[in-house]
Amino acid sequence: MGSINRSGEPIELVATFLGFNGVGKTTLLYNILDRTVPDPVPKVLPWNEEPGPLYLQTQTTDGRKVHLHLRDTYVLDEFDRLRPLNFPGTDVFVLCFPAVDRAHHDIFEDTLDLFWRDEIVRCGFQDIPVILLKTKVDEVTPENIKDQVWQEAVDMSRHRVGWMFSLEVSVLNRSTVQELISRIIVVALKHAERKARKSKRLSCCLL
Ligand SMILES: Nc1nc2c(ncn2[C@@H]2O[C@H](COP(=O)(O)OP(=O)(O)OP(=O)(O)O)[C@@H](O)[C@H]2O)c(=O)[nH]1
Ligand SMILES: [Mg+2]
Repeated sequence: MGSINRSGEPIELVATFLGFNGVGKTTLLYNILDRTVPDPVPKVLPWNEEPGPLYLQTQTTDGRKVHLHLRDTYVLDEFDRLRPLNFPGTDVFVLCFPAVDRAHHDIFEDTLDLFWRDEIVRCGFQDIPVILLKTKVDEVTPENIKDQVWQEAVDMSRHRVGWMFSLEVSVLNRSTVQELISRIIVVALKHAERKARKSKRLSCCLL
């Protein structure tokens, strides 16, 4: 995907959402698409079902039309080998983790690096930008302070691995969702433009 053209046709961009079970990926994708909070939440947004990928129709700050295609994934042992089949065509990965995480709080960096970084690199997608996304920030309270993922840990991981940004979101706060959409488009667009320049150079060389 990541198709760029100057003819007034929409620019097609793909954001693939990653993260462990229950971090809020599917809820967030529904929220981005139609601003609802589904109840109950389906396991996965049906991006690969007919009539095709789901996308948000929007525009860049300079007025170019964008179709932002959203791909949901999930973690289940028997699907671990299948998940990367969703990766081709991705312009940006959005790697989600919850703001309050009792299970992974102490091993936050390891789970990001050893699991997700490893999967992205092993499958050959290390050139795709990654946005680290802290989800469910509305759940942060003074009482659960020991289970919160610290921004310092996020930044250390981000710098070490070279991941681009970290953002925070809650589906209960529309402005955080809107900020996320804008950031995804900026990052994905840069990647798609880079890719388009590269393939133009390649076709010039071949000629
Ligand atoms: N408080 C709060 N709850 C949220 C938010 N986003 C999602 N949730 C809740 O978190 C739970 C898990 O959300 P899902 O969207 O199913 O998470 P997922 O990452 O798709 O999970 P899997 O499909 O199992 O991988 C649900 O009960 C949601 O209602 C949020 O921003 N704030
Ligand atoms: Mg889901």
